[in-house]
Amino acid sequence: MTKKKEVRIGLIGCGFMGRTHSNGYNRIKNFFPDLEHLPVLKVACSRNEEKAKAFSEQWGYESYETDWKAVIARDDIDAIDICTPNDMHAEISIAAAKAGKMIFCEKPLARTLEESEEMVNAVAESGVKNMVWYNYRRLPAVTLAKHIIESGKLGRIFHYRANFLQDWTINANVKQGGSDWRMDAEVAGSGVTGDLLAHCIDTAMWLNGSIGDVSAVTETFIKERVHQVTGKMEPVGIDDACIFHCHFDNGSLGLFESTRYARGHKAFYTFEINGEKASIRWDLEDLNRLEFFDHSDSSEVRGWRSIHVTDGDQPYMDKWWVPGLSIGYEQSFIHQAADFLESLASGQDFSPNFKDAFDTQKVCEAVLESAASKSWKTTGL
Ligand code: SOE
Repeated sequence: MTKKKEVRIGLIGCGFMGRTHSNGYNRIKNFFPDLEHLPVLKVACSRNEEKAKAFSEQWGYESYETDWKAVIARDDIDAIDICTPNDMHAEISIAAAKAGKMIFCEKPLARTLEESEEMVNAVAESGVKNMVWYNYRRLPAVTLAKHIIESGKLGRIFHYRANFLQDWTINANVKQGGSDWRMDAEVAGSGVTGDLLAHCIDTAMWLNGSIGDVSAVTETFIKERVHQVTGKMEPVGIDDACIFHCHFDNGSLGLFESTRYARGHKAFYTFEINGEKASIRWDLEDLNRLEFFDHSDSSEVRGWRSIHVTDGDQPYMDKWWVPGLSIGYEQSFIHQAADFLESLASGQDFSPNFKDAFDTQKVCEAVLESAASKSWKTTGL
């Protein structure tokens, strides 16, 4: 067997995202054995030593650190994986870029456009490879949607509609700050716009091209929550819900909705695209399925087809079990990491990278500005 080239990972942040990425790295050797590069789990880092130690043992890291700067300073690390809350993405990325490390950053790229721009400039200056974990692109059904659109089967596209609905913050006892950092505008930057709509926007621009302008409305339903760190009741600065409509550069109209107040929905991410000749729709709760309506079908059989995307010749599925057997959320991360490693071997650009995520951030910023000013905003794309 030819010896693999190692990509030695230093992972910073041992929470939920740290687990999804670590699981992805661990499974690559089994399911993508032909890759030239293999991730090597070198070090996991958390400020909390007990957590860093337990996490590194559980996921198979060779060592642990409690200071992220120490991870960047190590010369046995090739790539920094940033799984921290959003307020640390910029500082860590810029330091990693200066140290010449590859960077894998959790989404959204940063809290603000300014931070994102500094990050894009830092990787451009140093020339380090980079990617952002907009993982949903890499689910087989979503990738198949991309192939179908590119094949021209939809014809001219008129409408793009997406939702990302959750219900976990309806409870007024959910706090802000600390481990509930997604509820804290200082740390997260925004609420559902950066956390959930950013996913929808990334997928939308990948499938349907750039968004030119937006008109948005946001709402914060619960205006004050206890802050985990201060222990005091404090104003809530994030958007609990956001709805926007927009123009895509290809002339189609977009409609996006996200909320954490849709009782009954935990992670209901959906999109539907309507073209002149055909439509497609997808839903994260049934993620192996892509629905397709083709107007050119004969009228006896015309209707929505339900494609169970599990066949060996459908995207990524040759890597898994046998046709008909489903895969899940975790595979989106495994596929993204594998595709990135593949891009190292082929020399091709990887997407989504910092520049792509900066574009998504531009749309998010325009959405928040539009809601604040109650006016249409251009995205600058
Ligand atoms: C929030 O609940 C969250 O975990 C996001 O932060 C993720 O990006 C999304 O994929 C699922 O929901």
